[in-house]
Amino acid sequence: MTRIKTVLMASALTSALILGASAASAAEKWDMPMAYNDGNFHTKNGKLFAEAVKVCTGGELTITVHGGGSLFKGNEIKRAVQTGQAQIGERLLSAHANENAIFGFDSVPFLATSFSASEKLKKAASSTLGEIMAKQNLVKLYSVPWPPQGLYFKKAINSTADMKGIKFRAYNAATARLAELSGMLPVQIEAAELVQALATGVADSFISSGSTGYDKKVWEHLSHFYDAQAWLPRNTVFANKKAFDALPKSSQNCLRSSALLAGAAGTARSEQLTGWYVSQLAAHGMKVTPPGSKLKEELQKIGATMSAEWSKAAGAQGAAIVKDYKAMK
Ligand code: PCA
Repeated sequence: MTRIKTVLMASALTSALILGASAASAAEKWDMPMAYNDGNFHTKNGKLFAEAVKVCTGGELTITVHGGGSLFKGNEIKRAVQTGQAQIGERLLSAHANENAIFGFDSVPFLATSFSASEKLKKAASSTLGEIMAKQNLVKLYSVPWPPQGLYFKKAINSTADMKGIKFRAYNAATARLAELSGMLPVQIEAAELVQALATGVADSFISSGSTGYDKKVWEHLSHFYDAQAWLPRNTVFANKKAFDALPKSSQNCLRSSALLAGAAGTARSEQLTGWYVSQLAAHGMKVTPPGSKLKEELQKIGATMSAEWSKAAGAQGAAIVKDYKAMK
């Protein structure tokens, strides 16, 4: 081989390596912390979303899902995405209603108690919520409702009188308020720590879906589930706005279209699984019933109080959401 040929080949090889390297570094890698366990339907759906983004972008954007609070705990995820420590994440936004009451739109008792009502309420809140999030450096991508919320106890409960003094695990301000108004003692605990709290007596009751009851095998600690169907709180997936804006348009479009898909698929899955989760609680020995008439009446009253409190806190924006939602019925 002549010297000139060797040099040419070497330089061709070098530029191929450089090109290869720059093509590889153009591919974005994002981390997606999620709070709920890997087997949970939200987390599974998040992984399908990540897969869809990878396919759609031809590998230009790959998202690694970190389930079960393994990268950031539930209550750290929103902040982590806002500050860019993670580029994308999923959070129960209602747990941040202390920042802005609008984040709690999905946890107003008895405002929207079915999947179709929840979908309408989501649509009514969508643009306001998106604007509030954009001001916090977040891009809202999709949200998926949990199945309807019911009450878990260690004994039969016929009225709020029976709840007095019970330690109650809350997951947001609304659930803590519900506990207070029914005479219980709320303690804020992430789902990842729920089993430990029940096992150690830090909490003896909570409100949640059949999904979380099933995931946490609560029948090992509690015995009664009152299927109150009080509301359907949402997990919301959002990206860091700066990271999103820095992506090529094609990747942004992929994120948006995959988010549409994931929102619809996750919602359908949640609805599909609702009955099955509740049946699993019964199959594992729990007593599953709707709340009795006295309890139901008292819960409705508490709901009315909380609804008035939320309206006051959420002001004109909240009122507009409720008005738009009711007009959709
Ligand atoms: N599960 C979540 C929130 C609502 C639900 O059904 C939890 O208990 O943390």
